[in-house]
Amino acid sequence: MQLIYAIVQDKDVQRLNDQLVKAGVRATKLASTGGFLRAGNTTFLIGVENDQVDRVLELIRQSCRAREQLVTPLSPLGNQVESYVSYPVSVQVGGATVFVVPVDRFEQF
Ligand code: 2BA
Repeated sequence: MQLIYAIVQDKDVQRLNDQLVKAGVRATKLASTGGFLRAGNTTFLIGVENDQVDRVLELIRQSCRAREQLVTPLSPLGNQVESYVSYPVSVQVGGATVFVVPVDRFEQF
């Protein structure tokens, strides 16, 4: 068994959730926050048998889009320099960031 962690943008959550339910794949959604943009995203925990991993990865690939997002860098000196002027820069976020991790043991009580 494998545990798939998929970090997805909130805009893609509904589509991916619908696809997983339709395919009979069980998942848990956690509200999460990106360390860089400090914006909300969603982390899916998906436990599947080994032979289902590629199928689930394909559903994630189909459901999640890459998007450009503007971010305003913070002053390297924090609030100490009030005259610091920063300009928004564009970063590409997503599709999805995915980790596939082997599960040593799975129990449901
Ligand atoms: P964030 O950390 O908010 O990152 C949003 C996007 O900002 C990233 O998109 C990437 O394009 C850019 N970015 C992140 N760190 C950067 C840095 N140090 N310098 C320049 N640009 C940077 P994605 O790579 O698609 O990541 C989307 C979200 O997935 C991330 O949100 C984070 O929540 C998660 N993530 C990505 N890589 C991860 C990793 N290795 N471990 C854990 N979570 C990760």
